[in-house]
Amino acid sequence: MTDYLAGLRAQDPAVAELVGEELARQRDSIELIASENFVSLAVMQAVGTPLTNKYAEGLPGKRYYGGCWAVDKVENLAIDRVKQLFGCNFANVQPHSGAQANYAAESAFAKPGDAIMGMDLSNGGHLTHGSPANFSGKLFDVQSYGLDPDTERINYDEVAERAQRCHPAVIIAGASAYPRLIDFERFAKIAHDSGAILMVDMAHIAGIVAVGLHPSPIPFADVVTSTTHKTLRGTRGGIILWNDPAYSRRLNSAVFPGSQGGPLEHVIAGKAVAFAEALRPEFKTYIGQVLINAKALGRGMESRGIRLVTGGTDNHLVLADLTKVADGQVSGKDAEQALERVGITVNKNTIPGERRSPFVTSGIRVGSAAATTRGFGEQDCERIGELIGDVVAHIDDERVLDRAEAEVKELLAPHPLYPELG
Ligand code: DSN
Repeated sequence: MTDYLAGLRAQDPAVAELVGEELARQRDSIELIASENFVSLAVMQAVGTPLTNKYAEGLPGKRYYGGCWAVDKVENLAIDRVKQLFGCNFANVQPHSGAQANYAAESAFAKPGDAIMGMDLSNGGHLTHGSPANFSGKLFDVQSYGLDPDTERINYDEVAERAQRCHPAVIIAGASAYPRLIDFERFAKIAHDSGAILMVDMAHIAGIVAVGLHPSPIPFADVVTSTTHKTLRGTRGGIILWNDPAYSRRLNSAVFPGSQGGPLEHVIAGKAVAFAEALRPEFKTYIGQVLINAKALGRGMESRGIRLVTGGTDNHLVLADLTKVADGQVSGKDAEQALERVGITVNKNTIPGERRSPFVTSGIRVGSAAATTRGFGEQDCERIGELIGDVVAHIDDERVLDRAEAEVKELLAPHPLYPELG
């Protein structure tokens, strides 16, 4: 069997040891963090290549460095593949992350002091959609929208009314913890009726959009950003997609030189490999199973009395409201810790109408993308949902936790992770 880390182990045993610890952690737990996934060995190999040595500021064919002919081909391949995957006219594959992509897209269309409108962080939006702790909240006049308190879904009429009142330069659609479909066509009408640009951050749902199991924002949005490592199952990174050639110059220059220097061509190679994987028919089958598994996780939790925000899910994640568990005594933080103790990894998450701080929270966010990659099916996921319910209701009962831990090991056993890595 390949010893993937042999060279590293020989030269730097300290780092190799830590990589081994993280690999063991990933192997020995059920990964349910909704924004994570497991890349293929090919993606991992592409990222660990000599492309890491190359400076290539600029764009393919227009670089500020010599010797870029090979990385030009790599970057063009990634661009061509991602355009094919999402059916758009233009792509920039250089953003180092989703946050970088969002900075570039927002700063391309809004000046400091302009109003922007995104979903509020505590309702499921993202830091970069206007949080005061982030560049977006510091640079722009933030006019966030929330969720309807009754349905816990986006209230499009309210977003439209707010947009007419605030005249934002950019409206951002997309979320980090929203379990329902988003109507991008409606968002585009709201944005364009109020003179705003529509930016869609589809990071969480990119894999689902890629296979047509979530409506695509591409025909409606002025600009679409995404990460490449969530449901899309690529290496960590960001992308920006658009259709109108009139936006090319400002979007490309907002990435470089606006906010980044040299692109990470080794990471772009990893993105190219992942885009090709997502173009294969098997990827659609995988995403179909992700959706089935998310519903099954939700069913399992509901069967133990946990309320799901919005009552369920249309995508890869469920948001569990713990306020009725153990008389409201269990916070998201408590649940995250108890679940980690038994080998289930989730993250605490605010829920609509949250009363606790973001470091404590009253909910957990549970996603199916990584577990599905690992090979878990619908029945497994329903059982995992039940186990989550049992653990969060008995976080101080060591017997319950021990039983859950043993069952997690049994559930993991038939699904080895990266067996090729020895
Ligand atoms: N996108 C965030 C998440 O959903 O975990 C991280 O920035």
